Amino acid sequence: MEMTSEMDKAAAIVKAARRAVVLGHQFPDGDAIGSVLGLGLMLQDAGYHVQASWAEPFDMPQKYSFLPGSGLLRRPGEVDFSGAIAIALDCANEKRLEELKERALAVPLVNIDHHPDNTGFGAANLTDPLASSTSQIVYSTAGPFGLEISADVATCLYTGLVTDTGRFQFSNVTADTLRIAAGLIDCGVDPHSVYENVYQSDSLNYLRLSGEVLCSSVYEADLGLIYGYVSQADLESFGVRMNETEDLIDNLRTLRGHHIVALFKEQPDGRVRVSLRSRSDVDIGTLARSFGGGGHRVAAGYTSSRNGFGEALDELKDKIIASGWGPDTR
Ligand SMILES: [Mn+2]
Repeated sequence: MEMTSEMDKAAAIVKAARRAVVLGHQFPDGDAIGSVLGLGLMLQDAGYHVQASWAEPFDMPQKYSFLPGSGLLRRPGEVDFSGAIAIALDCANEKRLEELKERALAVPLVNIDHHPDNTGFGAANLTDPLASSTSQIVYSTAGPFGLEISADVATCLYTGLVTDTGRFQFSNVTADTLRIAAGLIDCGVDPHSVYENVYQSDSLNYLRLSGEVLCSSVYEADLGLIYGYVSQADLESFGVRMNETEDLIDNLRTLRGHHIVALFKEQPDGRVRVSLRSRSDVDIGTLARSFGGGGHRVAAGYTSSRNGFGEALDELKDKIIASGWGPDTR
């Protein structure tokens, strides 16, 4: 409905351009990387000059390094916006572009995203909170934008679908999601190869770190809260990079009877990044926004204003208690 005229606007911006900069959010996940590279390759196949980027630290997580399109990637400081349009992908707001924000907002910007709190910061906004992933929305732009989905493009978009849906098992999965996945497989995706690359590529060091996090995890039954902690010292002693820990929280989600999972990650500057997951009865997107963060109803995060794991934990538990939510009050 709303989306249709926005699609017309977005298509007009894209069709009038010959140069495009496709941008993901800082610390990109599989959906951000998949949608950036997928759309970037579609545009390149149609003859556009394409650059792809996201904010520093400009790392490609090892498990996504198999994706085609890495030749489009530029460090944020090296991106040239002159004569180009910008397309922001999987970014709920312009702040997620960090140091790329000013330059991106100075050119025609198309905003493609599925976060429920997207601020509509683009000249055209293809935002759909019911879409499983940004990659799913990108799939639907191919026709209106006049672009083709090659096997390489499909592999990128399929990876975004798989990772943002927990391998097609989260509550955001609909029949449409599976129909689009089937369409991507028809375009030439090898699902087993994506699985091997994304889910069978952990280092032994990472496995040992996840064992440590599981062993030291705590469950507070009265809050239905299970939590774990990763410090900079843990990363150093196990030889693991922070960008390898994106899925670490999933190990805690298998606990019977839990309602909220929190994983506290100490950042290099000492601040604590808090990743949250919940069962569908608890809206942790709202919880994360109350701390200045953001996300979806069942997957969200924020950076604590408190120093240290203990203080960040207390702050979170206070907020959960104040919200009146508890397994007993269901
Ligand atoms: Mn996403």
